[in-house]
Formats: sequence, C-alpha cells, structure tokens
Amino acid sequence: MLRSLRVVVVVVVLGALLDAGDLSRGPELREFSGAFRETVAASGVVRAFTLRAAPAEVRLLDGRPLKVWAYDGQVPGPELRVRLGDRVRVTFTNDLPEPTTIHWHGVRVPNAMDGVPGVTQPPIQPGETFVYEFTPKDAGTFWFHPHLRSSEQIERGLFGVLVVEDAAPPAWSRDVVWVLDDWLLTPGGEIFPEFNTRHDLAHDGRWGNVVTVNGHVGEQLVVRPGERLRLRLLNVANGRVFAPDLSALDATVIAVDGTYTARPLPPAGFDLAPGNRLDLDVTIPASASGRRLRIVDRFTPQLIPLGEIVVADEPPVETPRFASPAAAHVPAWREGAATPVAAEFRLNARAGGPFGIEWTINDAAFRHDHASHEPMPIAARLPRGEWSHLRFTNESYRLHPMHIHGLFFKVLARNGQPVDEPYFRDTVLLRSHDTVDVGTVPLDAGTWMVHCHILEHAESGMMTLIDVR
Ligand SMILES: [Cu+2]
Repeated sequence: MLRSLRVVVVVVVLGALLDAGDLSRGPELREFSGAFRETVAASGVVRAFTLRAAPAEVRLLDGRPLKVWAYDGQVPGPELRVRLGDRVRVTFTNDLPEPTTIHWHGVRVPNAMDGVPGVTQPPIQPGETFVYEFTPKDAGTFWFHPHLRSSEQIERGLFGVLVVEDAAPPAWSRDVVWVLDDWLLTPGGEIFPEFNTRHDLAHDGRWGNVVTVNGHVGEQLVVRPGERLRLRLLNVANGRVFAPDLSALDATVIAVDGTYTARPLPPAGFDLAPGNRLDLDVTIPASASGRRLRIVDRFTPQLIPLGEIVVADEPPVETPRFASPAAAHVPAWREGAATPVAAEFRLNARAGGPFGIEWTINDAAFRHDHASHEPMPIAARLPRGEWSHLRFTNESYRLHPMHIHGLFFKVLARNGQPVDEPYFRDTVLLRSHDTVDVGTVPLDAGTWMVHCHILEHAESGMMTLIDVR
C-alpha cells in the first residue's frame, strides 16, 4: 500500500516537470492524436518475395533493346502488393557488379530495415543476399530503390512499387500504378553513360530526353465506360518534376505520398517531384465510350504526353459506389509555424568535392565514403512521440525535393505564409530561395536520413541524419 502510494507521487511530480519544461507538449501533440498508428494489427499473413538485382536487357520505348540494371529483369521492377497487417519478407540478392541496398521509400520500417548503407546496414556486396522484413503500418503507395550510388543505380532502372492495400479495400474496378520516369539516352539509344556530370550538379539533376510511364512511351490503359479506378502516380525520375494535367479525367486526389488525404481534393495544382506519389479516384463516365482521355505533363513549357485512358466503345458497366477512402484524422496545426524551430536545414552548394560541385545542408556535404569507425554526423535530435517544428531554407536557385525517412510531416508554411495542406507528406519540393516550415511527430526511433531527392544533389552531399529517440 505504502509502496504504491510512493509510485503515484513520483509519477505526478515527473508529469508536472514535463509539463512545465517541455515545449513539445503543446496543443500540436494533442491535435496529432489519432493521425497515425503506432503499431498495426497483424493479419498473420507473411508475404515472402524474392528479388534479384542484375544487369538485364529490356525493350523500352520503340522496342529497341536497352541495357539496364533491373529487379528481376523488369523495369519497373515487380510490383509488390500486400494488405495492411501483412508481414513483408523480401529475400534480396545482389547480382550487380557493385554494392547496393534497398530503401523502402515512405514505409515506416524498423530502422535496421531502412536500407541506408553505413547507417542502418553495411552495403550488400555483389553475390550477397540480405533479407528485408517488416510489417507496413500504413496502407498506401510506396516504392523501393537502391540507396547507394542511387543517381546511377536508379537511373539504370532499379526501382519498383510496393502497394499496401487497405485491410479491406474498396471495390475499385481496377487499381493501377503509373510509374513516371525519364531517361537520358544517347543518339544510339543507350543510357548516357556519364553520371553526376557538372551540368547535372549545377542544375536540377539529370533530366532525360525521353519520358516513360511504366517503362515505355505512350502508355495506354483500356477501360470500360462506368469503371471506377484507383490510379496511383509515382515519380521515380532522378531530377524531373511532373505536373500532370488531369483535367480530362473525372478524378479526385485521395492520397499524397502514400497516406490518405483528409478528404478528396481537386487534382489541379498538384505536382510530383522525384519521390512523390499521388493517388487518384477516377470515375470513367458512362458517356465516355470510345473516347481517349489524355494526360499530359505541364511542368515545362513543352507539353509532354504521359499516357491515355482509352475508353472502349462498349456498353457501360455499373459504377462501383462507395465513399472515397480518407484519413481518419489529419491535424490542422494552424499555430504550428509559430512554435520554436527544433531544427533548420539550410540548403546550398559550393565548389569542391569529388564531382567539382557539392551540395550542402547547413554548410556540410555528406560523405558517402564515411569510415565505419567514425561517428556519423547528426544534424538534429528529435524526441520520439513529441511535436517538432522543422524548417528547410533554400539558399540556392535550384529545386530541392526534400525527403525525410522514417516519418511523415505536414507543411505548415511556405515563405512565411501559412499553408493548408490537409494531408501528410514524406517529400516536399522547395523552389529557388523557398523557406518551408513543416511539423511532425516522429513515432519510430532510429537514425533517419534527411536528403534531397534530386539524386545528383544527394550524391554530391545533400544528405544528413536526424536521430529520433
Ligand atoms: Cu536538391
């Protein structure tokens, strides 16, 4: 009796201390409650996949053979599709001529499964096998790719999609992924063999001269009138930003960077920087028989055809009826930008480094050859389960889609102006001299990367680490 009383007293005193001294325990944390699962109920299903990275030859574009590096000989790699609660086990073999790893972009994995060489695991050497195993805690559209020499490895064709379906998915007529990419090809039709060129480093990374969807030009999706589709868009390009014009479609945005938006949103104004995903709920009107619904990219002045939905000249099917899925709760965090900044990331470039130009975060260029006996530089320490206000400041003229591993964040303000995005992200695009404020409550402990997803910028130093404890 006496002992339990003493415990109660200690807890009360500790609680009072935390309330008085800890700025992170504000209204933002209370408002966050219910936005994300800390754990997921296991379905009991283990989905075991094997994956092999190796040089391959595929028919890309106009059907000519193209020498690539690929997962299981395919570009994009095989689509891994699981349900929420399933355990994912990927037995991966590296048959490339160089070391690699796999990073699961956007998936809240245990830190040791994050695929960052020298930080969460040693590089997987040629001939070696590594088993990635985790239970995704969020349903949504995710992807996987190497996190070592990624400006070359991803460009050569190493990327694939991980779809985590809801435990009970709505009755879409079909659920389709469009992987957007571009390729820089020589006049002879080979992958341009120089990577991390001065030109790419001085600009927004490597932009290709051929744009593909699902690995080829002129993607067509044939549907029947009346169908209702979930169309998942993903940008795997090294540097190119896409701004798909979806005005030909009866479509709403239902998920950004994996997780659901608070409500269906009109698709105008969304862009996809490298790494971003956009999930659409598309209804094909019964009256659209025989029409071609074209989707073009409008990010550059030159319009680029992406693909088209070809509506068969057939009688319509009955449109599935269900409410668009939405996030259970997205905090507004209206006052979040007024809270103290826990960490700022200043983005800039300078002459130097192995490529002649290096990109920096807080005046430091990340060294990929970091010796394992040296401690890795940690840019910020964030308390697990607490509110953190972060700031990205672009001191350069170039684009920087900034990606944080291991957590989702919400944009609070852009250039000091409050922003109301009713969804979370894992990657946010900064344009020339932008300042972007974001808020987050990290739920997963570990050492996580913060980096630019323009892969040439990342390769030349624009990476750092945060520690969540
Ligand atoms: Cu960048």
